[in-house]
Amino acid sequence: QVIVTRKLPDSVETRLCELFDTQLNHSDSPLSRDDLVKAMQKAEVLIPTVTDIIDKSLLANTGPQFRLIANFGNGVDNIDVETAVQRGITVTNTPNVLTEDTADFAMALLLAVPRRLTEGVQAVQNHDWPGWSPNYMLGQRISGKRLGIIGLGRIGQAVARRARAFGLQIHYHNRRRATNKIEHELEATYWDSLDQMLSRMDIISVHCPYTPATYHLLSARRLALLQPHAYVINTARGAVIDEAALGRLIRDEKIAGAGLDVFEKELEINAELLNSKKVVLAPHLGSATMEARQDMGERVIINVKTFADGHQPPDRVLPAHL
Ligand code: 8YV
Repeated sequence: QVIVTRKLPDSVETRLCELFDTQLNHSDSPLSRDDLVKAMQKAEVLIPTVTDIIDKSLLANTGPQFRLIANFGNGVDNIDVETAVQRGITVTNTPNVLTEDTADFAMALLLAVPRRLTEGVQAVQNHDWPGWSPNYMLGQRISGKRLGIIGLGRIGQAVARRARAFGLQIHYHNRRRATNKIEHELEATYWDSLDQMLSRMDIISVHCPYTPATYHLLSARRLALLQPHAYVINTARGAVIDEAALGRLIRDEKIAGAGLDVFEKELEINAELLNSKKVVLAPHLGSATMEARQDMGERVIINVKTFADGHQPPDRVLPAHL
């Protein structure tokens, strides 16, 4: 028995119902915690999304039949993977299929912020545009600038490929250095020291997973290393950045601006960021294309089906240290 926590694309739901005894969520709001507890007590498989927090206490209360969490999403920070695996529960995600779309969205922010796109749109819409003038709403040139990518995984590399086409120079920091082949293909410069990279970049784009080790990776201290003309783009997870510090530094003109698709507490956006003209805010749209959502659903189906057939699902996720 499979329980789906959110409304998924129709064709995905139809296929899930054909293959399994599936309980869908027809409303588009998340299941309550009580409903999640009930689901994990009676089902064998749960298909959650980023809005379902599957923590220790939920995992301590699962029924003996509960075997698989097939996350509809790439990031698994909503799930305590370590506890799940210790309890013999398999966890899967949906990698690859949202890489290109998320990278496109990071580029959209990366272009919109230095060129003041949303500020310009608002001026036109609010009839605040005084008309063309040589000095009106000047932004910063993008080509030739240094882009520092934090996390050169699949999405980070896809951003690097796009950014190169816009004439940006690629720099990166990663737990492990990329292979020579990748560095060569992207003409990417590796920085072992994140602090040193931050102090030298014009734009920073965050693409690492959110884990206890990356909580506030961009802390107040590290953000203060950025140059006053630098921008921060985040399409990964909000809590990788100390949002309050980012808001303060932008207000105090110590950082030029930011493009944020993700937030520390989604729906409770830091007021300083919310009210700043130098910040472009988006409602977690990185993978929000019809195609990606369809493909994510298909990955989920492949993972559940493979597991149900008694095999290792292709997108199994292990705790970070394994
Ligand atoms: C998804 C995401 O929208 O896959 C991820 O990690 O952040 C998003 O692209 C969301 O997680 C779906 O659950």
